[in-house]
Amino acid sequence: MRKARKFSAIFLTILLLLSTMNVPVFAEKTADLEEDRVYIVNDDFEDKEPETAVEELPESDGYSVVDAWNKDGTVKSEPRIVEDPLGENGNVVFVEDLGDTAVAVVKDIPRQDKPFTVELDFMTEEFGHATKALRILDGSTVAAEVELRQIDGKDILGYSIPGGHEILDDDFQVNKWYNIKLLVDPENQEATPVINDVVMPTYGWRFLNATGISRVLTMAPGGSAISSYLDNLKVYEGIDDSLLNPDTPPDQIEDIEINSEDLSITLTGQVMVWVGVLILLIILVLSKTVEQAFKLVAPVEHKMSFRSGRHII
Ligand SMILES: [Ca+2]
Ligand SMILES: [Ca+2]
Repeated sequence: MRKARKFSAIFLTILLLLSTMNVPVFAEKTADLEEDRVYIVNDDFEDKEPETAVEELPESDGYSVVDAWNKDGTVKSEPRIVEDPLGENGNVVFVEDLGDTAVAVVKDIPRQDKPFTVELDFMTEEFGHATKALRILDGSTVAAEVELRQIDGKDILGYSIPGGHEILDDDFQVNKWYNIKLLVDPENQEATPVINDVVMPTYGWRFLNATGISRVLTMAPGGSAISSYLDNLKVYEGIDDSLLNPDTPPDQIEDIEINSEDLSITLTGQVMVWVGVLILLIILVLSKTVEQAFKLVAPVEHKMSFRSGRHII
């Protein structure tokens, strides 16, 4: 009996040590990957007051609005900070579109001519054919864009190519936030769209006289008045090779999602081990205490208590 207890104590100690060792390794790796990112832009708009117009944001923020007035010059759209109508993203940018022009919220960035990643969260309450969810430009020249299109009666999220669109999602949903990334390679004039973490093929740029990227925008459709929302605009150096080549080792930058999943699995596992260990320890301590109590109070019944202790275990 005593030997068995000693053995289980050693076994549990080893189990405990193993379960605690896994977690710091994963956590450290994830933190390192986040820290390694060199952000050029990282805007979640949480420090902005709702109802602040984009045009009123400090010049240092690098935002501007184009084509806010309708063609008659009678109605002005006012893109502004609002609370997320879906209640998921806190403060977001409302690309208000009240007219027949293609109003856009533009972000100027230091010109990028090395590989980089741009991403944002995009949402619309009404499908707008020709809404540019994410367009990247070299000055005024379009390099690449992810755009809403109605094709054959379907609501498409597409990537513009000369003469048409590559389909990224042929069932685009309104009232749903989409994470849209472009892994951009200016040297080869290519971009790889990643939609809600699904990696698409790599495509050439729309216009090849763009040789670097200095602007990013979200733009409403021209003729109709259809607003949309954006949030979490990020631009950071480098593209995730592990997304493009899934066979590369798991310690590449954008394995973050996978790692955090692993982390939660490990954490759940660890909690379960801890609870199990705790229950076993309580049983062991209780059985020993009961046994000793019987020894002191009723030596005659010692045998019985011993048996019951054994029964519990
Ligand atoms: Ca936000
Ligand atoms: Ca419009």
